[in-house]
Amino acid sequence: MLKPATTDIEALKLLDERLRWLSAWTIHHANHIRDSDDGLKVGGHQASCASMTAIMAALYFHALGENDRVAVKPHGGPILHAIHYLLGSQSREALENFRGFGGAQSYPSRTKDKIPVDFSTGSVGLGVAITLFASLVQDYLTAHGWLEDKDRGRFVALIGDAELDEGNIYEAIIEGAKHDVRNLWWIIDYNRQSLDATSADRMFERFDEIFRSCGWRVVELRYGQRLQKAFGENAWLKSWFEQLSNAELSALHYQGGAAWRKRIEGELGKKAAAFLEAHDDEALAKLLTDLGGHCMGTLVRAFDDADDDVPTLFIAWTIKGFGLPFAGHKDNHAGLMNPTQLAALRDAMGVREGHEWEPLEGVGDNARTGVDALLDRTRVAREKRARAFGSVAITPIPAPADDEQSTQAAFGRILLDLSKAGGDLADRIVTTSPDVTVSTNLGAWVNQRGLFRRTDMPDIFAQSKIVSAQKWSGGNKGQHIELGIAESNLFLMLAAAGLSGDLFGTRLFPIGTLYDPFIARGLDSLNYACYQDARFLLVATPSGITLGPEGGAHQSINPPLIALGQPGLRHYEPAYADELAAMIEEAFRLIDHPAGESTYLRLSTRNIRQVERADDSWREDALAGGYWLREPVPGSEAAIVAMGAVMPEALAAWEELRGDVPGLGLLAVTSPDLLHRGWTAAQAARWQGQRKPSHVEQLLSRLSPTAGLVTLADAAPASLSWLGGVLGQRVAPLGVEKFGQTGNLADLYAAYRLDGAAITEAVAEVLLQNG
Ligand SMILES: Cc1ncc(C[n+]2csc(CCOP(=O)(O)OP(=O)(O)O)c2C)c(N)n1
Ligand SMILES: [Mg+2]
Repeated sequence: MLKPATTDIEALKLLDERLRWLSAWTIHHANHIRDSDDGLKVGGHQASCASMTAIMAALYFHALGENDRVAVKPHGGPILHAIHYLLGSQSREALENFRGFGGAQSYPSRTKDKIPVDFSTGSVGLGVAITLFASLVQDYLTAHGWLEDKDRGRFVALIGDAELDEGNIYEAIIEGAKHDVRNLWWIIDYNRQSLDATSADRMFERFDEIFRSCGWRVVELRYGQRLQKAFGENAWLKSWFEQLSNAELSALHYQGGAAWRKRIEGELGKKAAAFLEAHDDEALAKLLTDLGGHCMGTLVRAFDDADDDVPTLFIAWTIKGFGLPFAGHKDNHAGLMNPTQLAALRDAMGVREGHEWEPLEGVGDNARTGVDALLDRTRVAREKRARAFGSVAITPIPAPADDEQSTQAAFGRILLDLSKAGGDLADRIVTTSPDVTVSTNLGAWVNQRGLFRRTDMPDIFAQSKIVSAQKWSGGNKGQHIELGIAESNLFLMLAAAGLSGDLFGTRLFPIGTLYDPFIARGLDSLNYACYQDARFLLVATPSGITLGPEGGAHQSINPPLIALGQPGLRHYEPAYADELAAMIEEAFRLIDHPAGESTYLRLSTRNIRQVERADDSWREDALAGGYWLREPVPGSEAAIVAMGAVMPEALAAWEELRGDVPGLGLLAVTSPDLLHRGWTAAQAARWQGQRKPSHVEQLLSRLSPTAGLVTLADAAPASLSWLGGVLGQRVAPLGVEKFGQTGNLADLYAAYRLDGAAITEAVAEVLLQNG
């Protein structure tokens, strides 16, 4: 790689200053200048930005190639906007509306910001780790022949040092080591301050050890060139400096030159006299704050030197709030300059009052050509990449034909059949699972399609002729990415693979499997995937107390409620295999549709007798969230409403009660989530003059307005009890409200009131209330 000319370093320094000014000004404008109607604090993080403007200038205006993708630490968002403002791809209007409705977002957002944002960030740690999985996806696409070498890039995470406390980062690097991930740069803004305080000194020497042992190269950028030179000439100064704690250093950075002098004089006496003599207070402060992360020469050289694909951790020492009046103050995380301080900064940076938004204000005429040339040469995308949708034909998915089957087994069969039938869709499916591939019935698919490995991995057991149902060899055409047991990694893997159309222009159909209760373990990562509009199919199985003897700790209760509250994720809970097949087909369609979303299937290991269908009329309603499995007589006074694996109990109760309760209906709910969304959407539409009732209103209006509903789910009863609010019908909700335990189904259903007796009692209850 060409070494940049010296003038480039000067131009980069000027751009660093521009970023420091523009990010501080954008936040100041939003807080102190823009009108506020509601008196709410707007906020923003001037100190977090000032800490890494040099790093981002060196990265964006020098190091990044056109295919490189970056996750910017959430509180550095304003710098990213300033960069695009300088590049002409962000508008002044959006900056003036920072944190306002429709303006530049507080934290970089793929979907809401107008500038190209490669990865959204906000929940610290997740933006870091997703870059690792995106790099794995890049390797996957290359291995499968979908990405040319010229389109490959590097994945960069800009990380706040306190983010390193998030455990998901370590889960990710362990997984990355197993998969030999490459092309990663993780750059730590090592300002040694978090939100609350300065960071613990004891972790100082640990992070590099942790990363090295996972196969990373660690590059520490501790001192800038000037400070390094001074330390070279004065070894005593270096050893004194290095024994200061984080808190002491930060305090001195905040207090400035006079405090440094007093401290050095007091502790080093005569030894330091000549050195102190040669520096006035300002020069002293300037020298001792010349840390690696603020020194353009140091940054540029470090980035130039890392020109291979070895995953690299840069620890760039910085000062939080560098160059601002609260630099180094432990309370500066959300600190905002007041107007007087801002005016002083403006003057110091050569910005004329009234010209604050001028992109290159303060850059002298002589320097301008160099700065303009650097901006022109900057290779990062100015525009968002058009999202690639509609590229794959979704073929019909037939349902397995067995008379009795579980939805989990049917899922395995459907994937096996898809694999055998072959075709574009099957080739684009990539499956992944955190060590529950076999127990979620993905084994047969993996036998067919193989594990993904960049280098061939023989199946030693098969070679040794040891009998096993799992024939797992790995190679670069494999389609299953096996993960260790870390559910957060599963969701980040799904997020990265679910963005492959956006990041690489090639649509994948990612399917992840895990046990339903363990969704909670990776919940924030799941939310993070949905927030970015990644598209995937999540298959959670087994679920509920229907697991029986398998026991309490594996029995999920609240995931349907989680799904009810999770945007971007559609919950389906099938009872029968044909419903499941229709849902999988729909999920694939939603993955490849501009207005689609991800799908969560909640499946069960319970074998149940399949129902006879006269025709396909159930299908459309099932995909919309529910259908009448047994039609009520119009105006009926009661219905059983059931979801998923408990359908046999609901059907049996319906059979038993229909003589006594004429017109009794049985509503099969396939998605409380969709029914609820449809209901609220129709309400909102009514206020805009549209009168079409929602699907759930249409279903329930077949009953009398005073009808009673007995709802039944192997889940928290609140998943369905809200149905009573739709038309004001009475509800007796049955479901699971206490932690599960082991037992056979009959005992468990009796204990948790999911059996026929409970349904009968509940129907009696609602009818009695009517009387
Ligand atoms: C998961 C999560 N927990 C808590 C927060 C609130 N939070 C935002 S920034 C921050 C500390 C950040 O410190 P650091 O990563 O060192 O960034 P700096 O601002 O110092 O660059 C915290 C706790 C968050 N955004 N995400
Ligand atoms: Mg920090």
